[in-house]
Amino acid sequence: MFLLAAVAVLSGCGSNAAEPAKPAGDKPATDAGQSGKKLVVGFSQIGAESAWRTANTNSIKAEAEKRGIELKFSDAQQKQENQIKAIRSFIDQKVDVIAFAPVVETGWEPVLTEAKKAGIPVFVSDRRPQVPDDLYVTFLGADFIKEGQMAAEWLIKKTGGKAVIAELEGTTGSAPANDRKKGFAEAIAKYPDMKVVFSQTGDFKRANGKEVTEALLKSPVGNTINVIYAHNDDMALGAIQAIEAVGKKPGKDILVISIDGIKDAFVAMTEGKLNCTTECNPLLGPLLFDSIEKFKKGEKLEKRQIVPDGQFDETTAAKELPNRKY
Ligand code: GYE
Repeated sequence: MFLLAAVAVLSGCGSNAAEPAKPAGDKPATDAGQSGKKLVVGFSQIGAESAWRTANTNSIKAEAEKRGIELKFSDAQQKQENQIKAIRSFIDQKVDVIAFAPVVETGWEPVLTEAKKAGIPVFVSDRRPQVPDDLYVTFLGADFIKEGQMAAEWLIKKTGGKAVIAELEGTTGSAPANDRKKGFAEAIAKYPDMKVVFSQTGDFKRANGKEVTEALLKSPVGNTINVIYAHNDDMALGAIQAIEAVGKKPGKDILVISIDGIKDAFVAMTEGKLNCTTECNPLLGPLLFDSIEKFKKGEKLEKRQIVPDGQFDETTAAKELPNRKY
């Protein structure tokens, strides 16, 4: 034990020549692990439903690797029951920390209570679960209500407060679907000539966004709409394909606005097919592992760490496109 600590201290002083040989089988010391032991984090991810999610997964995996943290990663394929199983298995494996992005808001109390009883701290990333505060250390992610408001405010300005809107919702019961709907609805409520006449889930997926829009455009209400508000870029990109398939011009005949800020959305904006995206940053790996490491050192964390949003539209997309990281 003493030797391990000495290695950690000496290797941190910057003098390579004086560095003693490490004992056989020694694992690299990390700031996060106590007494030089590698920190083990179990992460239950929602799935791979969107480009946002893929960027989020890559950020978490890359950051764990960079810090020498052992990551046990589990993909739930958008099923809550799979996430609950993964969290139970992390508890059985006695990981040091559990982190997860809850697919829906409700139904987490029993399994998080089990984690608490086992003495394993829980970190929540991206989406909020409806549980008492004492069941997790901190929640880091964006303010989805504000994102819905920002999308609405852009549209109000663009249309002068007059629009017939179809809404493509995210995964039913998820925090971003609930909040992006709420924020948008509240912001347009003051405008009697702005109406959402159609609202259906596309599960945050491109293929579903396309399918739902195809069906919509064949229905009588489909002829009345002049705006599509999608809860994420992937569904908006699917909707754009469906609009083009009926010979209409996305971005002109039907305005299309969405949330996330993925690279493909910027490409669509430069082509004039998507009008606006409100950015939701998926690169949460650094903040997540900073938080875990701070907690391990005994530092106090805010219960709610808000990741700020941005907004881009047809007028700013081309300049920003080369800077996009996801
Ligand atoms: O907007 C969507 C993804 O929870 C913020 O999930 C995230 C959302 C994101 O599938 O693309």
